[in-house]
Amino acid sequence: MEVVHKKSAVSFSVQRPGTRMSVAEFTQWLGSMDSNDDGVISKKELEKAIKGLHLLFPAWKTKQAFAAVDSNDNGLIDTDEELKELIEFAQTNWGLVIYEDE
Ligand SMILES: [Ca+2]
Repeated sequence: MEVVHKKSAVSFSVQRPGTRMSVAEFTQWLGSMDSNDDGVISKKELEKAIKGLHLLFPAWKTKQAFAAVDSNDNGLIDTDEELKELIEFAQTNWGLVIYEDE
């Protein structure tokens, strides 16, 4: 799977509480939290992203997520595999609905 880092004009509101999004929207959501724009997601950036969705316990969720998906243990979501794991983790543990783009 490709990580989408393109700054497209697609509008995507992180405010909606429905937390239903496509894989593209999810990666875009994460990308929008990539504050230093280095193409990887740090713990701090993920925590900010979770706060943006108004989910409870963002610090704890971030810790759990990294423990589960950061397989090379470098404190960053920096591979496609880790991103894929994060998507699955978010669905299983955070109640997000992330569907494949057609
Ligand atoms: Ca990593």
